[in-house]
Amino acid sequence: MKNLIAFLLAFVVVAGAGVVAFETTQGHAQAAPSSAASLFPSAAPAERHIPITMMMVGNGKNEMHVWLHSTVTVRAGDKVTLEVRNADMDAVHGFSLPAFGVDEHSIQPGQEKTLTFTADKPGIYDFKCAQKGCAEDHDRQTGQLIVLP
Ligand SMILES: [Cu+2]
Repeated sequence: MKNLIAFLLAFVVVAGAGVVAFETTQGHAQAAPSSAASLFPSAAPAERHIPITMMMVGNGKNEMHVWLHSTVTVRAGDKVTLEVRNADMDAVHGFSLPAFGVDEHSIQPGQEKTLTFTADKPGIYDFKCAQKGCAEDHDRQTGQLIVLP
């Protein structure tokens, strides 16, 4: 019986929170946000440590190299530390994020480099491998940094 009461209490609390969240969303929608800034609540700038790993997947003709994760999201003003690791044991890769002056040409197999910058401008920015000739798919070793306003 105690368990039943506890379950019902928990249900009421969760359902109530759901109603509040729904009403908040409705109210926000009625405000007709006209810019991305109003869609995402602002937050104080933070220090973010984000691991990104270069992976080789598949084999033979199906071999390809990918960044994991290939999409990274931060907020404007964040101090970002990328921990870029090369998990491809067959080749040297690099990491370049030109919009923020990040350019590391050589990350040896198994090595990790720490790259720091401040995400001081909202937008969507490409990053890529900076070691030309690392593999046939070098030009497709790309990803995106999303800086929310
Ligand atoms: Cu590469």
